[in-house]
Amino acid sequence: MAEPSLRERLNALREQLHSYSYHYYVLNESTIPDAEYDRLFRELQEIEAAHPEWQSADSPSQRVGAEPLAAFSQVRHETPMLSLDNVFSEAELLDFDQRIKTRLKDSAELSYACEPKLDGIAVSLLYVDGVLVRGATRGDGRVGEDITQNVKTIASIPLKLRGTGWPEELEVRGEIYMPRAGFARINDAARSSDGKIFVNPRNAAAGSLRQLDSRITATRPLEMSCYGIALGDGEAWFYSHSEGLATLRDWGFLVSPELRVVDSIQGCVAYYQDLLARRDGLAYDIDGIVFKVDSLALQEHLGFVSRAPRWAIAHKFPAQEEITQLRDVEFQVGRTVIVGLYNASTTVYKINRQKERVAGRGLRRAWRESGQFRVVAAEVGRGRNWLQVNQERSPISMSNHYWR
Ligand code: 5U1
Repeated sequence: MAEPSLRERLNALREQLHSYSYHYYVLNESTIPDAEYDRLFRELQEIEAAHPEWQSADSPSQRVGAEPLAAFSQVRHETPMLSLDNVFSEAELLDFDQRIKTRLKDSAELSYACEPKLDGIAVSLLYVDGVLVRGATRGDGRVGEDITQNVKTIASIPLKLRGTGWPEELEVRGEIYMPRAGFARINDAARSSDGKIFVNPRNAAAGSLRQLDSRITATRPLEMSCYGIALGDGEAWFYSHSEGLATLRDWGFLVSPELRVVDSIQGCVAYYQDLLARRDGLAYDIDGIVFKVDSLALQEHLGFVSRAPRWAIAHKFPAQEEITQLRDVEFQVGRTVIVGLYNASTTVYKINRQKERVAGRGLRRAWRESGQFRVVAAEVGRGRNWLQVNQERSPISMSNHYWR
């Protein structure tokens, strides 16, 4: 048999690497040792470096990121990215079901698709002829930001669709999130290198996607779970939402393994209870459940009100972020200065969703008073999240006592 040409070898490598990462990141199956994957990846990069004219937008080498952008450009969503109405109790959920039955003038039980509501960032992906050409944030629902280079670095997002039967133009929507284990890993690394500490996984996912340098995004453990199709061609080619999601799975997308279809609102109530009980054991943060009328014909009939569909609802979980009493704070400011805490009993501070104390690493503002330092605020992470250590807001001079 003749030796494959270099071009053929390149194509074979791309196919192999796409397939390995699909099995690993979407199906959670390891089909090849990491070292072998790395070897094949390097071989691919070497061929592409020697033949830049063979580079392609859907090559696995695109996962490593690209040159930094000066700014994100804007993207108009042809089909607006909607938001969801919320309910907070079972009674409100039953009212939602009743409203739909009244509107449909039919009291027959409805089938609902049930999915976890991931606490992440809503994103749209556009595929043309099966190749990922654009990723965009939701923005205000009509105009978002172009984050194509960043989404290409996320291994569970196909650069090229698998299988067959996809339309010429396909827009897929879902949530980009950071699994809890990845969040703990990057925060641990940041603690030991004095880097940026994120308050929660959502914050970390948002910060990672907002990078103008996609090579940084590439180092962040992000995933995307897909929950919808915006029908680019204007034609519905499925009869139900769940059928659409099953097809997205065939085309290589990650769809929640928790997706279920139930045949009545009572099934939704049971699903909510089940996932609420398992919430802490999941690999990612969720803040509720989304219920959607499964039939696309009924969805169409029900339509929208304002910016939310009448056929879907988010049943939110009780909040996990709480305000609590500060019991103790440890500060280390240089070698010789000890910071005394003033009036600790009146203080409050924020804990994160994992009920960990989000300890302030950097003391931001303090001043000396009667031989003591009075602590006004210490940083939790950086930026907006301030740990208030004292309720007094008296003006202070920061010039002499300001540490980073
Ligand atoms: N799981 C899930 N999350 N989520 C968020 N499904 C889902 N659907 C959404 C949103 C905003 O919107 C569609 C109902 C339009």
